[in-house]
Amino acid sequence: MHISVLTLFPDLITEAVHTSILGRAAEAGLISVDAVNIRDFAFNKHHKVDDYPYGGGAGMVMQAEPVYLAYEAVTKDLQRKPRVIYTTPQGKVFDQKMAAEFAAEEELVILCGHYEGVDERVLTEIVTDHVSIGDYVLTGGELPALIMIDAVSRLIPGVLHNDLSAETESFENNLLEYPQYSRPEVWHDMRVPDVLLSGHHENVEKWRFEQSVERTLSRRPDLFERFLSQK
Ligand code: 6GU
Repeated sequence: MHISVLTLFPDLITEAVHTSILGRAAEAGLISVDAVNIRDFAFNKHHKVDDYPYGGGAGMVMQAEPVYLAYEAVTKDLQRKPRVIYTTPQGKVFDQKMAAEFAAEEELVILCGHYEGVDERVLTEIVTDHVSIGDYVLTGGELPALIMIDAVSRLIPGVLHNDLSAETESFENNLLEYPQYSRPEVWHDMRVPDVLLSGHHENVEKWRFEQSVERTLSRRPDLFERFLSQK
């Protein structure tokens, strides 16, 4: 998969995608991410890309033209129009289902919002998906873009070494993951649950399912409602 990120802070994107599992996936050629600096498409000599909002009010607005030129630069050689994700608290809230949908694309463009917003006309012209990462306000769309890239990348075959279906099942079932334990058997007076040492595979599975249910009920009652109504 190839992802173009249109941003005012390309270093933030580049640094993160060359680190850890994403970095390995990039080296293996499973994903490639280009961070494109919108400022490079400013049409004045000061490379200014924002201006005052019509109608007044606080803050600055990102102008339409530099964003459009950056978009054109990354899409001009493509056979068809890719999905263009605009990161905004006014978007639909990102979830595992959306991550899976994006992971099925070959090409994605992510436009990172900044200032008080982006001129609505360029959004109308190019954006296919308005996406938020949750109900709080951030200073810019770079961290949301990285969160989406991370969640999408780990769904691409080969990025994770283990079987990824098991990994994602939790959210697809609307249940949280069960607790995990590793050596030693006793740590700070806490024992690993006996069932996990029993070697009885069926009992282990049963225990894990019960733990998932309990945990979801207490921590995420909203998710638990969905778990109950899905069957
Ligand atoms: Cl996608 N952008 C910004 N600026 N703030 C957010 C967000 C996105 N999602 C939640 N808060």
